[in-house]
Amino acid sequence: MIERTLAILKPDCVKKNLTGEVIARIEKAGFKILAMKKARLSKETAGGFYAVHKGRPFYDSLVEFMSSGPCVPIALEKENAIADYRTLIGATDPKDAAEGTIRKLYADNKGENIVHGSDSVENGKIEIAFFFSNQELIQNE
Ligand code: 3AN
Repeated sequence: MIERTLAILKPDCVKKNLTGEVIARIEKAGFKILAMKKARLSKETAGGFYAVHKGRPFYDSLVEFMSSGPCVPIALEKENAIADYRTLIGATDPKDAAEGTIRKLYADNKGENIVHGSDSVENGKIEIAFFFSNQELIQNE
């Protein structure tokens, strides 16, 4: 099934000047970019995006980190996009991530882990809509 996922190149990715390298890996893995932008999230916006994690011990630091600098949200499309993107980025904690995955290669720790990815088709839709209007999602012809 053709699916969509929301990637976010997190503030650590931007600070380390790794956006080009990470996007190259995403494209080489066969994902099509439907929309992309650089954004500076306020604490409120970051908190809204991660609302499902509200109450978890890492929520405040996650919101702090995600609003600490610009990030790059990207709407992606591919056959089996949700699972394939999560395989590409690796486990949440880079210590547990498989060799060759984006997080294993570039991430420092569980909190600052370079990229976000949607965890289901349903959340992919919700998360893409959080950052992009339908008009901004450009189909590949
Ligand atoms: P993933 O990004 O792999 O889907 P989630 O959805 O469980 O992971 O967590 C969302 C984000 O919250 C992660 N990308 C990570 O930055 C942060 N996070 C998750 N678990 C922890 C933790 N135990 N300690 C610190 N940060 C965490």
